[in-house]
Amino acid sequence: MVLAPLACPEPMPHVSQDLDPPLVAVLNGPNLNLLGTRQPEIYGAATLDDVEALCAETAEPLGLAIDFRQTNGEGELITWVQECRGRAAGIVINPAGYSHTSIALMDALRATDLPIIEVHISNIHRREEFRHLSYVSKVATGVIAGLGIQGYALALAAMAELLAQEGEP
Ligand code: CA2
Repeated sequence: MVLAPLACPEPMPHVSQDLDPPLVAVLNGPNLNLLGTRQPEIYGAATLDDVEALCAETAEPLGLAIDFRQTNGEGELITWVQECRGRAAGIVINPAGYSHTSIALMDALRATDLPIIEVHISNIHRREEFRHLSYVSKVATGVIAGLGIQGYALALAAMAELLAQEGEP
C-alpha cells in the first residue's frame, strides 16, 4: 500500500525572526488582572495596566515590539502560546497559578521552540511549598522571581540579549 504524503508535515518555519522589530509576547495568567487591588504586601501596588506600561516603555529602546495579554483561562493561554510559533521571536510569561499545575501549558511552551523567560512578581521559593514547583521552569530559558514588576523589565532586557545572540554567526 502507498501512503499519501501528509498535507502539512511541518509547521511554518520561524518567519518571526525576520520581523523588525522582533515581537515578544508578554503573557499573563489567571488573577493577574487583580494586581494592585489586594495583597500589596506580596505583589505590590502596581496594577496590570502599570505592568503593561512598564513593558512598553522598556521594550521600545530595546528595539522590541510587544504583545501584552492576560487571561484567566488555561485553554486560552495555551492557544496564545501555540500562536506564538511563527509569529513571535520570544515569550515572556507569568503563568501565575498555572505555573504549579499545568503540564499542558509546559508542553505548549516546549513545542514553540522559542526562547522563554518566566517571571514571578513574588519569590515563589520563599512562599508555600506548593508554589516551589513550576512546570514552566522546566522548559523556560530563564526564570526571574521576587523582584516585583521590575522582573518584567529585566526579562525583556534579557530577551533582547538572547535574540541578538541568535542573530550572531
Ligand atoms: O508571584 C507571581 O507573579 C505569581 O505568579 C502570582 C500568582 C501566584 O499564583 C504564583 O504562585 C506567583 C498569583 C497571581 C494573582 O495575583 C493577585 C494579585 C492581587 C490580588 C489577587 C491575586
